[in-house]
Amino acid sequence: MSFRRLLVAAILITILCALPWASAADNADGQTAQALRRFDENKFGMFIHWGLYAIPAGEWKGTYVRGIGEWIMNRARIPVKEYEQLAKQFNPVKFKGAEWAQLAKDAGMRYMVITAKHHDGFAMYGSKASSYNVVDATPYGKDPMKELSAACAQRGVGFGFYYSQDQDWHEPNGRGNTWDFPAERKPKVYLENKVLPQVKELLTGYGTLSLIWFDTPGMLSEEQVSDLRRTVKTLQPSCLLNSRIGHGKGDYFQTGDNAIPIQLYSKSKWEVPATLNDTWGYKKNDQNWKDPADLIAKLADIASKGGNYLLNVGPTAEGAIPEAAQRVLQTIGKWLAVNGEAIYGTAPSPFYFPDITWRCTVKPGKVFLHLINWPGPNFRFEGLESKVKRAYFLGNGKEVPFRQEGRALSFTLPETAPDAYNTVLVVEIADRTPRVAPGYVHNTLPARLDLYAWTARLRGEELRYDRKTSSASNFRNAERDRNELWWYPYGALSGEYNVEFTYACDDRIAGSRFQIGVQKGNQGPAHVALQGRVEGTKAAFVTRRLDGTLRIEPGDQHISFGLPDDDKSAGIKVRKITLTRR
Ligand code: FHN
Repeated sequence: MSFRRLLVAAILITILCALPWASAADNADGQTAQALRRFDENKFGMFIHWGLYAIPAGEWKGTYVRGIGEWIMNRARIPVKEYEQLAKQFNPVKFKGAEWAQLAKDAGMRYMVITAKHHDGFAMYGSKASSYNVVDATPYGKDPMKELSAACAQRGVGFGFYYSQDQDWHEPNGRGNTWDFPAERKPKVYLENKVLPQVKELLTGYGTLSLIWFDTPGMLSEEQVSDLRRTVKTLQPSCLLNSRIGHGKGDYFQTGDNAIPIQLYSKSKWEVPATLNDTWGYKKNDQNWKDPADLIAKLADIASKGGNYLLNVGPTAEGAIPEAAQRVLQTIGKWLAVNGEAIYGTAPSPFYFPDITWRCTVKPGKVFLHLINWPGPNFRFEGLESKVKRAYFLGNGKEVPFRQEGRALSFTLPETAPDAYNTVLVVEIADRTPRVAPGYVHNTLPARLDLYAWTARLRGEELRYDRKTSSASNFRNAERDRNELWWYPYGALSGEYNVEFTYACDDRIAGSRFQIGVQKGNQGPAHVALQGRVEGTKAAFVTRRLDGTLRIEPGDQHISFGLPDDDKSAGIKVRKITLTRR
């Protein structure tokens, strides 16, 4: 090619790159990286599941419907024509965007994600692409998302939309509704007629979006998901996408619902979506609110492992966030107002977690030890090689006496915790980043590791966790719903293990079979299952070795504990399982 032609080509490329669409695409990577940094610093967000399902609130035609509230249409196989009628009753007169945004702010939540459209297909904003929306189909007749997005912007709370891009039970070509639409799907038709136009509306009508939170991928092809991603990034290059967009096209990783990795997860930035009770969408009977102490400890746990916590509220059909939920969030906010330095903008723990006494976050020159289960007056912390200059409580500034001998630090603490939820012990060190002794680093797990019930997802409506005994109980089973403990290794534990099991059981209820299994996916049988019989322990905690080997493969999703057949021993108290590498 002649020099003249080269010059012309170079000028053309420069002009093309300067065009708005070209620059949006070019800038997307840089802006995404910047947005991810902000997202990482924020650590704590509010999830809101709000839709027509808040009207039946877990009950259909007088019958209680098990499971998460926003799935009622699916679980009760409600025909579209019947479910659509709910829209005529939807009139959230109590809704005030400013109050919701202020609650998020007071709770220390730095971003908000709300359902623009859940699997039921109903748009909770004014959509031109589908008349099945809150403005056109309800007596309310207004767009609550305008008010909410503006209220968040005013308070500096990031704002994003949840959008169900794959399941849509209202559409013949959306996924999921087999009771009205048994015929084969045409995903392209659904994508082009509903998803892409609606996503464009969301990106152009509500200011700057921090993220779009897609969910339950499955039907859309890789090419279709790429279209979706391109649509978002062209309109708002800094808008983040979660991994549930599918086909590996997200900007950050979503764990399973209520699923916290058992140790640090550092392959990418991640977020745990979690419920405040046992449902996302409002259910009138669900009063199983999580204890603020537990939630504050979970926030520290997640930050220590490198993640964000996206905690859900399910407002009523009238537009009120349940008072119990508000109280819990205010409590977390008060703790954060004092201890936020140990959460926001921190780096995760460089140490692995031997038990559930402490968690750890880090800032330059500081190690924050979150004492989530009070260790009593003598607390020994091992593995730090950096010289400690000073130690004090973040909450009250009081100095904490300590001795440092080699890799061991011995602290003298009060008998009882100064903070009822999580006392943060600040350890100031001579190094900018802590030096960690070999054998204590997060990625070199010991040969023997305890998986506590506290680190597991409690799966099922009846399961309960007791903080005093650090154990879970009430392993009832109903229909297709099992009450089980699920631990998520996320690639950390591949190998073969002997298993011990620490539990307590009253002799009168002993007898059921139990099973510890390893599963590839959310459903389906375990590929390894160790079984045993629940023996009576006169209600004292004992540790028993199980026969057999537990094999964990890199792609395994979770390790489970449950009673497969009956509920005779439902009251068994499970504290932990211990894995010893073979
Ligand atoms: O099916 C949904 C469910 O209703 C809820 O929205 C959660 C939130 O993470 N996501 C799906 C299940 O994982």
